[in-house]
Amino acid sequence: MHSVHEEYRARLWHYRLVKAGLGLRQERLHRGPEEVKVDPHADAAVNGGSAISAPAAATPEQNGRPTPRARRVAAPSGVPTAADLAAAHAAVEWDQYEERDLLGAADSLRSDVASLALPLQLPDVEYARAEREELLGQLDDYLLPRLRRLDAPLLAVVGGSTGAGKSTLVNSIARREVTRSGVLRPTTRSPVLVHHPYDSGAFLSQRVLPGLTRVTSEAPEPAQPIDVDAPPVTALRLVPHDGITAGLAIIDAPDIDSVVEANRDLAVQLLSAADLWVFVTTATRYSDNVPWQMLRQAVERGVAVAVVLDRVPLEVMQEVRTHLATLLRDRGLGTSPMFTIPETTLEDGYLPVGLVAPLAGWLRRLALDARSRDVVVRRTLIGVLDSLHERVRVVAAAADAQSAAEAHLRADVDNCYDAAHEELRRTLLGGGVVRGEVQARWNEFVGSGDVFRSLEPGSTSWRERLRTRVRPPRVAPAQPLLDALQQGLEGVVLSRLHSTSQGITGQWAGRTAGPGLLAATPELTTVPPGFGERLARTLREWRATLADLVQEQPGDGRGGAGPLGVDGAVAVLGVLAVTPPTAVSEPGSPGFVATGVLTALYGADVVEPLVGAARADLVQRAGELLESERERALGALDALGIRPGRGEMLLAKAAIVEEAR
Ligand SMILES: Nc1nc2c(ncn2[C@@H]2O[C@H](COP(=O)(O)OP(=O)(O)O)[C@@H](O)[C@H]2O)c(=O)[nH]1
Ligand SMILES: [Mg+2]
Repeated sequence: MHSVHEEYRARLWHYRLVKAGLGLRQERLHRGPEEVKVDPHADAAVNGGSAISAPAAATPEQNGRPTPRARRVAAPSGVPTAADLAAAHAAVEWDQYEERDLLGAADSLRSDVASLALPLQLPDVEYARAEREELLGQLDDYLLPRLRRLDAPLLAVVGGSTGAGKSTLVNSIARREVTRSGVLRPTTRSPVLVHHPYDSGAFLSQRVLPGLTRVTSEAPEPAQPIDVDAPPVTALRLVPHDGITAGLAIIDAPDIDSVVEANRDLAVQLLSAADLWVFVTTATRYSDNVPWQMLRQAVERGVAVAVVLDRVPLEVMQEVRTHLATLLRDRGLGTSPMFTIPETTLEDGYLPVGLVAPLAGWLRRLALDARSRDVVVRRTLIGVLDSLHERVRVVAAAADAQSAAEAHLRADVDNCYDAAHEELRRTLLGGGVVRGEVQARWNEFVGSGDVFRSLEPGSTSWRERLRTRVRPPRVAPAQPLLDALQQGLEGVVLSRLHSTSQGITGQWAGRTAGPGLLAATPELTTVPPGFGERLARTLREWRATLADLVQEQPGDGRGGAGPLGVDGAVAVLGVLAVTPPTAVSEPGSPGFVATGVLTALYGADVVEPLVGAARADLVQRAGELLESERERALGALDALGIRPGRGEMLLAKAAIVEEAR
């Protein structure tokens, strides 16, 4: 079997080879892995033989892994893919981290995970987003704070069902009412963290549980009535108390089955910050579902767990103990120490000293004995690191799926716009514009006035006649024709843009992530406000270019426009520019007449380049408009923040965290 660990190491090699191939640092290729040793016997001493829990998957030996640290994994063969190269490229930025440093690696992994975009609605994306949140939670709530201060006090979180006796237990360990117990639910509002005064500094800072503000008051909060809609708790009450051994802090967490959702969430958050979970349950509640769900999470995360079976009537003690031990073993918690506290009457609200002594003593030894404490911390640390694997893999796969899906969406946009350019050129220059309104205005333009009559067969050279006339010929105003031409061209460009948008919509509708993206960003595939204005301006600019062209022609002192005037000459040139060369030979057709007029004005040699320049300018300007729309659509995809190679990058960083471990 190819273990996850080996897979990661192989990936790390691959990543490094790619990196080396790009001329990046090579030295690490030959560096020997570091050894982090956990003394497997240390925990046995902690509780007279009862070991602290470690899930099966968290212990390398149990997985049949052949001492992975001592082995070199051969680099997989194959040429680096584009994703490899992207990851290696991103690795330049990563290079600034000191990779040997686990904290640096974890920190960098964290910022990558936090900045990862998973916006496309792909199958399983919800799951990946949830995994990403869990991953961030693991990093923020436990891994990073613990790595920042490996020597910080051990944090034991007391959790369990409502009324199990958690608060009473915490008070009994402290031998002081540090937290309020009672039947009025929920009585534990701001969670209480009891610690030795020496350790205040470790908890006053926001190192652990950065989302909770610190409240320091020694008196317990007054009991509060149930409010199911209570706002989330935002404070952590710190209670310094010298009845607690230095090096150990205990949190009395809200009930994991609280009727108040915010309290349940807080309980989960507190548990995720713990080095040690102290699970309190009772003879009547121990088979409840909720605690076992929590315990399953503990197993998944590899956190150290101790179980307290509280309030057990003596007559069922043996039976319940045995049953609970079986349940624990079946669920991978067979090595968790179990403490039993028989049902008793409380003395002043406290459990009798003798009954809490085994648990209190065990916790005290953990705090005092650096080696035992280290075992707990490292167990949980390594368990959390191990469970990062799967989450990073899920998130990385989702990142790759996002960038693959985005590449398809992007290609759809590109393909549609590529085709649109060709189509636009065809419809602009294909003669379709010189119909309807434009044709009617053209007829008016050439029909009135005497300029065009001279072009009829049998008449003397028009050019000649124009030259010899004293008075300029009558010319109908060109503006109506220019307006019609402008409108016709606007219509062509707009309808091309519409059908391109429709084309993209159609393509995207067939993509998994397409409909979601279309629904979320309808503006992406509709003509944007202001486009009509830009289009009109563009065509006016084209006309201005035509005006420059005709005026540059050698003429008779009135510019090159001749007797038609600039507007008239521009109108004739414009009409000819949008008439296909195949349609100029039919006598009387606009193309035929326009060719004749321009030939008469400028000479046969000039007409073709002049018309060519007018066409090229029109196609270019309209093309730029289309291009700006392509950019808009691609820009919207860019804005999703999906970058290629992120998955590979995450895996590579996770591999480095894994190795630094
Ligand atoms: N007789 C008896 N009552 C207990 C014991 N432990 C807790 N209680 C009572 O049970 C109720 C709930 O206990 P509490 O510690 O608030 O439970 P929590 O909800 O888990 O924090 C309180 O009224 C306690 O006084 C015990 O061992 N014996
Ligand atoms: Mg309580």
